[in-house]
Amino acid sequence: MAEKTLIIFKPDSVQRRLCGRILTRIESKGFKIVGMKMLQITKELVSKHYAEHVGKEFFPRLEKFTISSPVIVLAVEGNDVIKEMRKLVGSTDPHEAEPGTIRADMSVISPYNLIHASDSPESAERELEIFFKSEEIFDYQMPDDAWLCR
Ligand code: FUP
Repeated sequence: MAEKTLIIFKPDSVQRRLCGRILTRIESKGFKIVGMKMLQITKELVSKHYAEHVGKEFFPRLEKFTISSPVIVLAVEGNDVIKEMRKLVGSTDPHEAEPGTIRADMSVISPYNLIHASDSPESAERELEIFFKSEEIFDYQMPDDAWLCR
């Protein structure tokens, strides 16, 4: 079933010039970019997006990292895209991530793990609302839709 997820190319993706390669991984899989923009995340936004981690021992380092450079946020659509993007992204700690995943293949140490992907339909809905206005998400057809989405 078609659904949408929030993806963030984190500061290390931008700084290491890996955004294009990561985007290619997502597009090659067959998912559709339905929203995309660059922005500077603020401390307030970090606390909103990572609300579940506020107060944890690693939060100050996570906050410092997340605001250290502009990021690129994407709304990505596709069949079971939430679960499928989590598989493509790999485990939180790049050291634990399976080879073939984005985090395993292109990053080495947490929290510098390149990419965020929503972990559930509830998170996707909440996170997409944080980063996108409804008019910034596009509903459009592509010629290969029939091959890629039920
Ligand atoms: P993920 O869903 O894989 O992006 O991971 P989490 O939401 O659990 O964590 C968000 C970010 O916090 C991670 F990308 C890295 C950082 N983090 C740590 O630095 N230490 C931890 O123990 C857990 C997460």
